[in-house]
Amino acid sequence: MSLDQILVLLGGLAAIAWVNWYFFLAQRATVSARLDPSGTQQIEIAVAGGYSPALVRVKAGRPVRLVFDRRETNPCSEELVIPDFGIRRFLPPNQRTMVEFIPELPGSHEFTCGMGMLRGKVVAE
Ligand SMILES: [Cu+2]
Repeated sequence: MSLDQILVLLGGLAAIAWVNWYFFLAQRATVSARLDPSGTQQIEIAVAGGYSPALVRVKAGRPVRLVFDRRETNPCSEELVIPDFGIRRFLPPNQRTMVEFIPELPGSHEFTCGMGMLRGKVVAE
């Protein structure tokens, strides 16, 4: 193997490591929703190149309100999909959009952009 080939190989490995870190480890900070007086669990999620927080803990059997604060115009994030609750919603740029559902049972529910590139998860327990 020539030096060039080794450098290309190392560069490729570094890129793979970064992609894995970016998609699986970064933005994985878990945040628990807080209860408002009506008993709804509300949490705000910033949308800018990803979801932050991307992992939200809620209590099963109580209404959940996710407030998506989209801070970009990148078309990748313009659509929000939560398949488990049949939700598909347009998120206008630089606005907040509320989405509500009730996770009746403990379990984990993914939310993604329309293309499935940006990912987050609501864990009901
Ligand atoms: Cu996308």
